[in-house]
Amino acid sequence: MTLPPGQRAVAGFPRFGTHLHHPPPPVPADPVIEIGGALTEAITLSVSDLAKLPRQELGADFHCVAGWSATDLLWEGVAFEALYRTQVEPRLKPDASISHVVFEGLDGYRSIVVLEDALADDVLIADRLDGSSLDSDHGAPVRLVSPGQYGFVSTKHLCRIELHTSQPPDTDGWSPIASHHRARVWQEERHRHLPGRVVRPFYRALIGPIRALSARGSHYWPR
Ligand SMILES: Nc1nc2c(c(=O)[nH]1)N[C@H]1C(S)=C(S)[C@@H](COP(=O)(O)O)O[C@H]1N2
Ligand SMILES: [Mo]
Repeated sequence: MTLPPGQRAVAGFPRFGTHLHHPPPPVPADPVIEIGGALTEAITLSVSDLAKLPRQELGADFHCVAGWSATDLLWEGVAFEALYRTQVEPRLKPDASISHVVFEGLDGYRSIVVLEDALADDVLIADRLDGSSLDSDHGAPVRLVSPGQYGFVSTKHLCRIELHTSQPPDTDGWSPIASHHRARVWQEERHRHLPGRVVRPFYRALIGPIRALSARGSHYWPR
């Protein structure tokens, strides 16, 4: 098994993220994905209608920028490209040339993705993982999955997609460890301003504490 540079396999698939100890957001009774931005009219797509678009399975490893990889996951859902071509493109403003897509979760988390990367053939809006409905630890009701990019791209609890004609401002642009705009795992694009391998030890030290905190916030943690 070959992993991208600087990654190590972990057993299982930990809950992980900037949510730390916060429990996953509750799943709304009738969840929807809002699509906004350079459109003639905003789109509201219910998650149940999304699930009726042509479905796809995707076997892939999942790579967190902190250096752990979960291997051999089986995702099911709808290709982002299919959603984009069938739902978004027909409603784009005539003169709009989309360059970036923002994916937002019910917990307020946002990832900014270059359109070309979002349209790659392994990018899915997933509602199932390893034969079961997605659980809340891993992003219920639906999440983005982009296995060729670091995990921070793959917004869990997806509720909003925004289409942009230029690079949207991000909160960490000033930071020396601002995340990379492309985030491609095989190129080790961890950061914008630093070579990927330089930050490996720093991240490795964070994996344990973040895993422990995230598990405490887990839906399954007894409380
Ligand atoms: N909504 C939301 N999505 C998120 C995060 C988050 O904190 N909130 N963390 C990201 C990070 S850094 C990683 S590595 C993956 C972790 O996914 P997992 O919890 O299913 O392992 O989710 C990503 N998507
Ligand atoms: Mo991550």
